[in-house]
Amino acid sequence: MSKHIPFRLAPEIRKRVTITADGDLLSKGTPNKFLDDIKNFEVRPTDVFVITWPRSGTTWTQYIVSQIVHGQEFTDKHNINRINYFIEMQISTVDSPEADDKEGIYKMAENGADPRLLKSHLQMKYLPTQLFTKRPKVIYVARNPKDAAVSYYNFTHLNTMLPNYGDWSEFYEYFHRGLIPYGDWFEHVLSWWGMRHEPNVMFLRYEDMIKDTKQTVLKLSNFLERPLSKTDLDDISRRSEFGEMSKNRKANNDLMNNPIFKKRDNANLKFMRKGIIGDWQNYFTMAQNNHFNTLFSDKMCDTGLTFDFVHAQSSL
Ligand code: PPS
Repeated sequence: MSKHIPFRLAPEIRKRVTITADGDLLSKGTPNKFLDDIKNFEVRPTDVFVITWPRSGTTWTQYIVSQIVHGQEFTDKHNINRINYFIEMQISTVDSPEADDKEGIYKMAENGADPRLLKSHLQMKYLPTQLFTKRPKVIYVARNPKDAAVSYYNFTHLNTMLPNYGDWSEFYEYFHRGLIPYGDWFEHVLSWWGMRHEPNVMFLRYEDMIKDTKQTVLKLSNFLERPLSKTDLDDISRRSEFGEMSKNRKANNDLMNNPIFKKRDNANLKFMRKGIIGDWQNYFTMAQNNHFNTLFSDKMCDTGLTFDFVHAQSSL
């Protein structure tokens, strides 16, 4: 843990995370013993990866990609977590457990039919090395870090594989130091921003997806080389809007019998919570906001990557 000292993890948090040999934090659902297998995971050129820092629109993107690749009839029949392999997570975390549910989902993916759809939140250094030689399609989605952090904080109340943080301020102290599972937002996002010109990589921003979902669906279908009819483009865009997707038992984790989303008995906790830009304003104190703005400017100023922190039409 040397690289993160002097700020220390509280003992009850330390117990509820995986700490890698490098001192990085992962969800408890990814034990260290998976990491070598994941590094050596055999990637196929036909694979499609959706990679994100958590709570950045992963499931939304997966749902759009699944409909483009497999068609709406298929996605109506099959659970999103079954169509997409969350490679680093234990099998026990998806509904209907397998025989050996302590194995990683990457094991299930090994036998998956082409084209495989795969999800990961891992930092770049933990991803399969063949990702950079076999050159499958990689879609990276980034969300403004304030909203991603607020969504993540709320998610820790729901997800049994994540620690309990006392309150938002406690979470913020860990978040801005990169001391939460999957690590530092800046490092994560900038590692893929640096890859954005690779022809097999598409870099998306959550806020652009919100502002123009249809354009996002179109961009994804072009990137995936799967042209859509006008009707399919309209249908996929409509079905992927927050309101429609929230009602869908195959796409919304809140409506599934998913064993990891049962941490606290509180019906108000949701996987699909608000789906908006700017909710951070209900959480960040003025001091936290000033502090984070300085950090953001320092880390992002030379990168050319910007984010919308409020929705143009929002009343927030
Ligand atoms: S996870 O658990 O890390 O994979 O979560 P992830 O899927 O990346 O992100 C969850 C947040 O995405 C929001 N979401 C959506 N926003 C807009 N439109 C659609 N269709 C949609 N689907 C999911 C979801 O509500 C989470 O954000 P918050 O801010 O918590 O609502």
